[in-house]
Amino acid sequence: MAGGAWALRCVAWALLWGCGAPGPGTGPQRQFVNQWAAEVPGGPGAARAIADELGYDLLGQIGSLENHYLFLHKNHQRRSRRSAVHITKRLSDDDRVSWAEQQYEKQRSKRSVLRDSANNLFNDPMWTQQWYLQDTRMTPTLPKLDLHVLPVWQKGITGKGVVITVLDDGLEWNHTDIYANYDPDASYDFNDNDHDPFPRYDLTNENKHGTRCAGEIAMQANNKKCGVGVAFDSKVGGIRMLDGIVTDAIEASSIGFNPDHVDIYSASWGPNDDGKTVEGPGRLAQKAFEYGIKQGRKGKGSIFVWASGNGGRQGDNCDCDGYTDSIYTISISSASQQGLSPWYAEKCSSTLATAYSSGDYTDQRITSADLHNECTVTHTGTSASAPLAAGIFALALEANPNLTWRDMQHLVVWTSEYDPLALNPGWKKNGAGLMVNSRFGFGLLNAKALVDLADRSTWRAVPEKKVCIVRDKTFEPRALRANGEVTIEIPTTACEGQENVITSLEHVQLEATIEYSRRGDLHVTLTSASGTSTVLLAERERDTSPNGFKNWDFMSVHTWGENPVGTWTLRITDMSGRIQNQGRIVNWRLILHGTSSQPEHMKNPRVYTSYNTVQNDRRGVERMTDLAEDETTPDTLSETPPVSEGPNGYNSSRADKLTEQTPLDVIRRILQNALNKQMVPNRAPKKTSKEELRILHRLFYQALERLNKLSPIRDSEDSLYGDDVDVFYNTKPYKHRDDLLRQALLNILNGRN
Ligand SMILES: *[C@@H]1O[C@H](CO)[C@@H](O)[C@H](O)[C@H]1NC(C)=O
Ligand SMILES: *[C@@H]1O[C@H](CO)[C@@H](O)[C@H](O)[C@H]1NC(C)=O
Ligand SMILES: *[C@@H]1O[C@H](CO)[C@@H](O)[C@H](O)[C@H]1NC(C)=O
Ligand SMILES: [Ca+2]
Ligand SMILES: [Ca+2]
Repeated sequence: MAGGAWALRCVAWALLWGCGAPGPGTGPQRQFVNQWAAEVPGGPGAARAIADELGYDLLGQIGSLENHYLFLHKNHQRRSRRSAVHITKRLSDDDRVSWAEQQYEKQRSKRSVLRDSANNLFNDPMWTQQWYLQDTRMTPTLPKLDLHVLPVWQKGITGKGVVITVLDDGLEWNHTDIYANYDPDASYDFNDNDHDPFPRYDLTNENKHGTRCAGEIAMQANNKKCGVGVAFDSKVGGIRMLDGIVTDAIEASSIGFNPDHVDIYSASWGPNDDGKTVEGPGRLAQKAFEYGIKQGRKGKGSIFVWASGNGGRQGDNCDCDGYTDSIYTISISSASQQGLSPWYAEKCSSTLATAYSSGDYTDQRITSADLHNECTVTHTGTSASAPLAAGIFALALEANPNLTWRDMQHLVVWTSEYDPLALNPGWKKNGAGLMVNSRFGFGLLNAKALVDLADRSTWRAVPEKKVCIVRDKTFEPRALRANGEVTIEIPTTACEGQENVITSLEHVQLEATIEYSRRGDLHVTLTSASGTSTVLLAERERDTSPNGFKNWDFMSVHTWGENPVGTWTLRITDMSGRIQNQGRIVNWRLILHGTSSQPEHMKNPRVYTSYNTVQNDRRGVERMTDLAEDETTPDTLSETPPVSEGPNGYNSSRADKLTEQTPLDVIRRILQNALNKQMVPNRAPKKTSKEELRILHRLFYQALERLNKLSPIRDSEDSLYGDDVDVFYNTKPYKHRDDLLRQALLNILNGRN
């Protein structure tokens, strides 16, 4: 026993630091079970006959593997150290069987060795909850999750020598899980104009956000405190800039803070996600971005990581957010533990990739450091995804400090994964063979693939950036109207014969001035010469503005890697049916960014391998009883909600989840979530009085009822929910992208309109 435990631990350490212990292959002896897997080309009938004749119970088809069946031998001991060769032979010798193998605890023990070893890697109490960094599944029906960070750590790459700063509401730098990695030279307070970004404490812990984001990146490892940062040996700083009036100057100062020292800037804020704002960086912030990518990191370019926004419920579209829409930022969206696009996520063509975050009520969230030297396992939203990405980029920069800001974008494009998010709608393959989706960009970040590709001995810096502007000097403004469509054909040779010829695209911008009586009814698509059709602007029901777009840059990454030569098509439509709508497209130009020659790493096509499904498919071979057991194990996968005692109590979440998934259910869960948050303001399981519960439940049902009356999204201007969000935005303009919806829901709960 003791020896076994030691071996396990040694495997764990070996995984990280290569202590020379026996590898996993020489682990504990095999335990054979009384089950056989067999391939029976004759199908279920033949399998049944074999089972009857040879004394097996037929347990069923193995997962989705056609003609593969699992048999349980009735007269063999359940476990044994020896394989039953004679039984296997009898089975495989049968003419109807093309392959047979006795099952042993390989899959199970592999998973559990991996799990246990990963589990024991660190002594940090919340490490076991960091499901996005290791396989913590309790339920095999969940996809295998993680951002493939462990294999990078295994190589000794942990963020050493890389500096990240978090542009937010401050950083509790003396937090005992952050202090060792705190970097004062990456820190400043632009709200109070001093060198100390320490957050302002208040009763609601409003300014917890920056500390949480920084913790995700650089929580110290193995200090028995909270969890482990993605780049746990990197240096992290905080720029306090959201806790006060935000101006263009403050943004510019933050974006451009100490750019020779800071490598990566992580930002989880932007214009209001209210579904009707169109806003980009001001003149100064824009200049700060440009300075950063040109001069930052001693000319290699600052890495700006941006959260794509939480306005999904408001029908917001990140194409109307000039920060995520900037070619200089790596815009990161979220996927839930279920591998789905969460309710708060926004769609747009500028999102480059995705990291995990919170999802529905029952999904696990993100672990981090929290204010007052505490820890949290409930960090949420795209705010939580961007820092995970920033941490992964820090790993890449340790692997290769020479990467430029464009190298980093190329690496993200080329290594992000479609497979774990494949169940979502909206995937398309672009003309360069890249899978892309307006919810996820090029997919889920894969730290291992990214760092491997970035390897300094093999990576070739991408060629010099070229810009080719395509316009039509003869263009006259064209009228737009309801139910109408304006189509503009844009033939281009992509500056052929000039120094700035482009044969391999990076970003594409459509800069346009569009006048329209109701901006939110416009729909703009751009189809590339290779036939990739990209939505540059989707309808936003709440955007009734008559202001249109003035020289707005709609940005898309969806044609990355394509050759732009040929005819592009711009199409502007209004399908709202509001016949009074009218306007015109006044001018436009297509700005192609890319390279004259193809980057080295793109010379062979991108190969998509199944990222998690291979591992998942093994689940089918696991004993079927696992499934049953898992259903009854304590609900360690989700933040366990206090059991509600309401009249028609929304009991435990799981039942809800399994039954329906209507939008109302989702709202209900969000509400319930908000409610629980209010009942348990701190992690400390405080006892809630009956009285409080009753009041809250009354409010809860009132709120629910009001939400039930919510008019369909088409007319959502008068929806209570929308109004409430507006009130919140108006009193707290321009805040970071977290907790806004929750706050709005709490307001509803508190009976305020
Ligand atoms: C961090 O600093 C604050 C403010 O000075 C102080 O109240 C708190 O106790 C310190 N925390 C730790 C862990 O030292
Ligand atoms: C970075 O590039 C410079 C020249 O561009 C080279 O001398 C140096 O060895 C490179 N460093 C690494 C770590 O690849
Ligand atoms: C909640 O659970 C109790 C028992 O735990 C059960 O009697 C009741 O029907 C459940 N309510 C709902 C709405 O599922
Ligand atoms: Ca820690
Ligand atoms: Ca937004």
